[in-house]
Amino acid sequence: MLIDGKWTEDWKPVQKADENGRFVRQVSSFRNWITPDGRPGPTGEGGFAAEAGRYHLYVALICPWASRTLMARKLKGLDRIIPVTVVNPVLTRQGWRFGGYPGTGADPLFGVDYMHEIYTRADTHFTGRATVPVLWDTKRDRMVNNESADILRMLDTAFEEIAPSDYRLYPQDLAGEIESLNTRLYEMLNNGVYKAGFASTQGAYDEAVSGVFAMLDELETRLGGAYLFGDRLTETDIRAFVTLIRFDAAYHGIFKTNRRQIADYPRLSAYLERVLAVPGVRETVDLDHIVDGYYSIKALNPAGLRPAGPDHVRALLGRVTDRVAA
Ligand SMILES: N[C@@H](CCC(=O)N[C@@H](CS)C(=O)NCC(=O)O)C(=O)O
Repeated sequence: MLIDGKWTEDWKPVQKADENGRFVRQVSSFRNWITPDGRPGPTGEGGFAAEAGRYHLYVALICPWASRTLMARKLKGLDRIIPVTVVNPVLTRQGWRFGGYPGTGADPLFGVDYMHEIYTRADTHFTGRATVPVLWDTKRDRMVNNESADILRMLDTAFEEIAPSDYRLYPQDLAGEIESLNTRLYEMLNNGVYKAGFASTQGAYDEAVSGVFAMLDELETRLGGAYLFGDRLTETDIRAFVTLIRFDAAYHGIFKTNRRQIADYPRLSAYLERVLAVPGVRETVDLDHIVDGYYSIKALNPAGLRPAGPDHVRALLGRVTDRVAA
């Protein structure tokens, strides 16, 4: 991580643990918002008005949080307005690196090698982990925001005049219900899988795994309609999808969340396929990035062996690719 703007130690997957061995995720620190006219958003400062081509998004395709923002960008039709750079899925001793893997590229803005160099450009004294996603303002040379939950929400409204969209990912009439399901989904499932994977005590692992499967069971029961809130796709579907699509391929194995797979849940499986087939979503999923990325975490897979499967996830992705192309 960076301490006072200097890369000081080799990258380690466990960010922080509490006294009971529970994994603790770092709180994001750049919290400004792009708004239609540059007025300040709910947090941070103003001065970040919506403009085509002004902002740049850095993501990792292995990363569920970054993939949330990629999905929103696609669904909201912002791919021509907000260019994106994908980092190498294999974390190095200096964290995320640019280039050197299919589907990734050099840093187009500064030509740097590592993501942490973008952070020190934003704040020469930055202390913390250099995480993705990052939304960068090329006009003011500033980091706008590095919290996917915020980015997801600003992409829903900020560019409405430049690029009108049929999707409303955070409709006001569902705001309360979305917030409350988001919170539980995050604790139990999105971050729950990481808490299981990086637990350093049996108790912390047991607690995390029971939360993961309680939430999967709940979602299976809840899913009567097409999406989590009926026939409208919302940001909560994006938040659920990014974890579900990684579950059988990565979390079930490397994070030991292996009581069941998504393939064992009929409604969740159908839901996963339905969301994957929504135009734009399939392009945000790259199984090689996901598998190579998670299985490169040396602390969990010291020999770096690459798993052969799971065949059913590859088949699912192939099926949906064919359907989207047809
Ligand atoms: N709160 C952040 C979390 C982002 C995050 O933890 N990203 C991970 C990848 S999945 C990361 O960049 N980790 C690098 C590191 O911890 O050094 C968000 O949701 O945007």
